[in-house]
Amino acid sequence: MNKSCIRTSVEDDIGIIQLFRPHVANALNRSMVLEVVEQMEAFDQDKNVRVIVLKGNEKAFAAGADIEEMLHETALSFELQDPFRDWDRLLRIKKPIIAAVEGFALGGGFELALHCDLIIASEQAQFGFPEIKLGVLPGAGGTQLLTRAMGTRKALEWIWLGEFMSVKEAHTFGIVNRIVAPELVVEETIKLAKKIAKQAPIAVRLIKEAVIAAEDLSLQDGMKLERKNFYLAFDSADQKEGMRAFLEKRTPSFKGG
Ligand code: CO8
Repeated sequence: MNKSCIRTSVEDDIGIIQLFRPHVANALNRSMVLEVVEQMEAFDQDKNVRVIVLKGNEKAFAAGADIEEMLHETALSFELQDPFRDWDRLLRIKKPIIAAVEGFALGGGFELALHCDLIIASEQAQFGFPEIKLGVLPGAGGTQLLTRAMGTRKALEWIWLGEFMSVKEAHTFGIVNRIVAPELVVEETIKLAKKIAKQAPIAVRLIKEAVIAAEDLSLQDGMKLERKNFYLAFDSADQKEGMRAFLEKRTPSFKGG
């Protein structure tokens, strides 16, 4: 399906969203972010989708927020628009989201990739927060998400200098899950998405909630949440199917219930 700034499709349980503003290296304007969020929410509710893939194009995943659109913003205009309300909705998506990053993932584009659960990137991908060169700073979570990934000193260095980070560096810090040849990025991402889509969907969802919460919770509260989710999994038909299939020495068929 075509909207104004994204392209979408569903193939074998995978919902695919392509950022589509190629004339501006997929710079993120307000409409594009809203379209992405609305589509993610639609896929989150769609029984035919188990995993979401977000991709750009060969040149760019996304080269940041649209600088032309931002030029005349003021503190008050931002306050009244509240653009980050849309970004906050991304944090509530329950299904796995995998970013396929080719080319540039900069500024808001890097932040969008960091909002995804996994990142598969091309050998030629480049990441960075060049906002400092525009006289500003990351605004969609970059200072927080990069610092969680690499620690204070490294994050300060990258964000102060605004230089581009190679995919190897991003991989070293656990930002990128896998590095693949440029022509294989989308194919490998879909392959990984299909592997996750074959797992029990309720367990996949409960795992996402527990693992992400581990960053914010005390160990004790995290253990409590894990235990609650562990119990919940036993209310699913997939738990019975998975355990029966093991005992009957056959491959389980998970239905997502
Ligand atoms: N915004 C608007 N237009 C852009 C952007 C952008 N972020 N990035 C590229 N473009 C446009 C270029 O102006 C150019 O347009 P035209 O053909 O009309 O001249 C076209 O895309 C292609 O770009 P280039 O000719 O520059 O291509 P190059 O291969 O030479 O360079 C780069 C590609 C390296 C990606 C380069 O374009 C670049 O440095 N872009 C800007 C990167 C940047 O500074 N990003 C950070 C933006 S600020 C931000 O993201 C803050 C996030 C806050 C959260 C969101 C809040 C709403």
